Amino acid sequence: MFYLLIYIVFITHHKSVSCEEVCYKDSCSDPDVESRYLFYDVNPPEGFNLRRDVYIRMAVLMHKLNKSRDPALNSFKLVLPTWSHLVHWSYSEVPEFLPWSTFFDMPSLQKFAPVMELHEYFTSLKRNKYTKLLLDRVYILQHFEDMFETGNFEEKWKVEKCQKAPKSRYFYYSNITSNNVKCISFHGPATKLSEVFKKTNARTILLEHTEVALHDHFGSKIYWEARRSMRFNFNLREIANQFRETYLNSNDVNDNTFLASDWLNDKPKRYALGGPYLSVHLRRRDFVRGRPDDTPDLKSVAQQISKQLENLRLTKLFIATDAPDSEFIDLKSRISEKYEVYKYTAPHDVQEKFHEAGIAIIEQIICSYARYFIGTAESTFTFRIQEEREILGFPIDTTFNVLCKENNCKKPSVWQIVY
Ligand SMILES: Nc1nc2c(ncn2[C@@H]2O[C@H](COP(=O)(O)OP(=O)(O)OP(=O)(O)O)[C@@H](O)[C@H]2O)c(=O)[nH]1
Ligand SMILES: *[C@@H]1O[C@H](CO)[C@@H](O)[C@H](O)[C@H]1NC(C)=O
Ligand SMILES: *[C@@H]1O[C@H](CO)[C@@H](O)[C@H](O)[C@H]1NC(C)=O
Repeated sequence: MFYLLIYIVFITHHKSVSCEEVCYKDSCSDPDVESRYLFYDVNPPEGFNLRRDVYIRMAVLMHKLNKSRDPALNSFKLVLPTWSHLVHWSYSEVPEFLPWSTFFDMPSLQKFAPVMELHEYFTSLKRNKYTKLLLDRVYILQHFEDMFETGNFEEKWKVEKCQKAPKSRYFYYSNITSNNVKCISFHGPATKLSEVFKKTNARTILLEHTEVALHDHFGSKIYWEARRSMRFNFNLREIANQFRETYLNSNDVNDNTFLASDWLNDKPKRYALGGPYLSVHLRRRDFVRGRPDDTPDLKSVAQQISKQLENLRLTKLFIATDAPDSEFIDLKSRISEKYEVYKYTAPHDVQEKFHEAGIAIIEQIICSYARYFIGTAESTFTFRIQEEREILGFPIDTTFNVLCKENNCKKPSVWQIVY
């Protein structure tokens, strides 16, 4: 009996030693030895709504890996990067590390793909008293240098020289490092990354510049499942609903905008009516400077809005915008006083808790429930509202509309929901 015990101890000990050889020191004694962890990050200047799009690419990858029969692939969990240092966020307090649950409903995300928060990963390590996270492997994705010149867009990847010097800290944390950083020139869908994961035993992998990897099939059934799983945090939805009820005479009963409590039970529909208001997403700031050929001036915006209010016989208008107050006041003064113009102003506690991204989400939700929506061409902020309206089941012509620059009225792409 005693011998047997020693024997077992020896075997388990031996196992952990051999593990060290392949998967490096830190993660070997990780509590969940069966799992592999995929961390990812996105090009720092990218905004909140593009990051949501990159998440979908990763979630689809994880969803497919989870179904794989290969134990080296189906044991992956995706560790979500905290929200911090977003370029569009103007507040300059101590940088915050906001978890995904601030903005999204984690159980909903987890019904589509095995994902977890970074702080949950940290907690699991802390049981072993780690103070530093040494990642087994960092892969920095980059485009093939000659791809655009040669026009060769075949799907491929290759470990190559780094085009830019690698960083030494990740996610702005000083306690996440790695001794093993490689650059991969990559062209193809995110699921092609599984080929990379097959070639390594690394258990903790960080991908940088994940936006380089593309969608598998943008707009497919699986894309929309991932998208539907991105339900917003309950509190944000409640704040938006309150606003609809109080100012816009809008609620799900009157508007025909009920969703199943679980997104898996969502059904195809086209009968959403929406609240009795017109909603507009007016993207200004860098769009005014960066896209002068597509961005109408405020006089033209006011004309387009007024015309649509008249067509629709609506009296209420909700505007979501990143415009400075002075521009908003200017715009409002150009709209007839017979219309009620609303904008969401966050009280201090909402601002403290949900920050700029949360306030923007509240505005996005309010836009989503309107009888008719007009967005800004080529803004990912607008795309996310259009998707939300597809999920809610609005008729297509109430959703895919954008503000036009005179004589340059491009029709937006229509990406219809698929079940
Ligand atoms: N509150 C509020 N903020 C907005 C609005 N439009 C843009 N913003 C802010 O501007 C940021 C940039 O827009 P995002 O759409 O997230 O950035 P992006 O992913 O680069 O997308 P676009 O630049 O819009 O294509 C958002 O994250 C918001 O902080 C709006 O209507 N309301
Ligand atoms: C991943 O696979 C496991 C085992 O098959 C399953 O129990 C789990 O529900 C899956 N997770 C997701 C989010 O699909
Ligand atoms: C790394 O630092 C962050 C922020 O200070 C902390 O929350 C986290 O627990 C640390 N991680 C580890 C593994 O100690």
